Amino acid sequence: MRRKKLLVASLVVIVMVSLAACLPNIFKLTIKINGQGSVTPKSGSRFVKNAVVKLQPTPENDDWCFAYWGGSNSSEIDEWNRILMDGNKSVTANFVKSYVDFSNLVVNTVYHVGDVFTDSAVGINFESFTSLDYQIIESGCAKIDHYQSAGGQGQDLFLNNICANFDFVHGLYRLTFLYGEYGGNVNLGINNGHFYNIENISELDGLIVDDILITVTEYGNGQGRMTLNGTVGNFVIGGQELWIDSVKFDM
Ligand SMILES: [Ca+2]
Ligand SMILES: [Ca+2]
Repeated sequence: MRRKKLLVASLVVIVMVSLAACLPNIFKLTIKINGQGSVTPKSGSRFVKNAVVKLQPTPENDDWCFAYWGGSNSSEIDEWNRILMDGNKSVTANFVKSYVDFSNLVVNTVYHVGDVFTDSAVGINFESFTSLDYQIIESGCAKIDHYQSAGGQGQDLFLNNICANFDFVHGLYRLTFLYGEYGGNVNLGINNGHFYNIENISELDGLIVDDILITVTEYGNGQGRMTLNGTVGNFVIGGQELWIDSVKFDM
């Protein structure tokens, strides 16, 4: 009798172990959000072992864009935003403001060569300016202005014999900004290596550099819009009496 009980108990254990082996493992996907936007599937969703899950980040509105993945499992996300659920996974979707409008800065703040500020997760470094006869000018300055000389709203950035270097760490595929050009020459640099030193911004209209198409639309009275369509990692603009504003980008 005792032996029979033991046999039944052993069988029960064997059946339970076998069942556990047959049941698929279920793993949880945790998603944190920085900035304004959402991701599908939603955080806390569970998936069977080895499911390949496509993550879809969606910015809250046109003022935000998805920049990059973070979190402990972010390195496992492939270029199509897919992740393999071979364990519990945790990722962070980072959304950033999709424009720099200089509105968070103090009017009349002056920057010199070597100064840096950050806006919308974009680092803006000030660098030397090159004159039309290729003299390097280190003594220029930039200022946060409020006369809308670039044709935008609120504050803009005045570049006076200085260049502003916009560093887009995570890359972007479209960049557009407003400008007001009231004298002197202009420096333009793209993706660390392509440099243009020209009399007027409009000369760049139609230029293709590094597979980036530049278009310039003039609005009259020195004002206009420049758009770069293509993969832009870094962008330098400088002038002598140049104002820029509403720097909008799509990542
Ligand atoms: Ca502005
Ligand atoms: Ca000019």
